[in-house]
Amino acid sequence: MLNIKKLWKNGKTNENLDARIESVKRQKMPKHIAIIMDGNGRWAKKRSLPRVAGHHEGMKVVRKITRLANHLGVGALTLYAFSTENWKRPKLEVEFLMKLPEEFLGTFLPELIEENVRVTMVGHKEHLPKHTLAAIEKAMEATKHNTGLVLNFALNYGSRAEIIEAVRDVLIDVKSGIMDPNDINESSFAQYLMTSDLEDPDLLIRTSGEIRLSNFMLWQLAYSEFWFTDVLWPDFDEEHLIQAVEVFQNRSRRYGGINSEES
Ligand code: V07
Repeated sequence: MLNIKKLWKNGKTNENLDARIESVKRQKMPKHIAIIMDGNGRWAKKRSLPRVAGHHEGMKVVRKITRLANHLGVGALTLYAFSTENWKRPKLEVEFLMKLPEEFLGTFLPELIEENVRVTMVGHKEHLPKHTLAAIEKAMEATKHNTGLVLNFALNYGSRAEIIEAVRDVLIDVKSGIMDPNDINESSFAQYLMTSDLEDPDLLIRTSGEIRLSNFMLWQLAYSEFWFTDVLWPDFDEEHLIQAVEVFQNRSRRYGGINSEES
């Protein structure tokens, strides 16, 4: 009885994960998934561990989710790893966070190269420690010709600052005559954003029960589907990503013929 109820509830209970993966692969895949990886500190607190233990566990999940996204044929995966607000955290926590890119790439870069993943970054490089930036730039260089998943880290990123800088750059180009004010439109303006090389995300995932954008990709998420979960980022696994993609595909299907607000 319980099983039938469960089956009825989501229709997928008896399918194993591999079957669900194959099923979502046959349908419309989001080209770009963005994730706000929240809840690492709370995960640690629940276990009486220091916050950094949660960040470290969260890094392992990045590996897992990157592998699956690449396998699914997702074009780009943007992960919000460090916001401009995160500098306000205790110095030791910030120092620990700034070592994670090196640790991650130290073990995972060979696999990323092997798997044809391209590493990119959005955010302000200037304020990052030299050792952090060096590791990321090495990975970007080593993977720049790869044609598979674009693994895009948002690091020291804030969306309002990004938009203001874009406005400033537009004004500089108008003043110098490179840009005609009449040519400013959504697509030309988007070229001034840090995400100019990426399509807008089709799907935004935020973990840990927070239902807000927190200054993340405000322009780029204008038409995206949002999927929120109470699961804390270190507990996020393949099944959760598949669930988010299934929800995305169901919503896309429900629009039917009238496929987007833009058409
Ligand atoms: C960070 C782990 C994931 C949960 C969120 C906060 C902590 C991977 C990276 C990373 C960044 C750039 C790069 C390769 C890996 C990372 C920070 C924090 C600052 F090229 N995880 N992770 N960077 N966390």
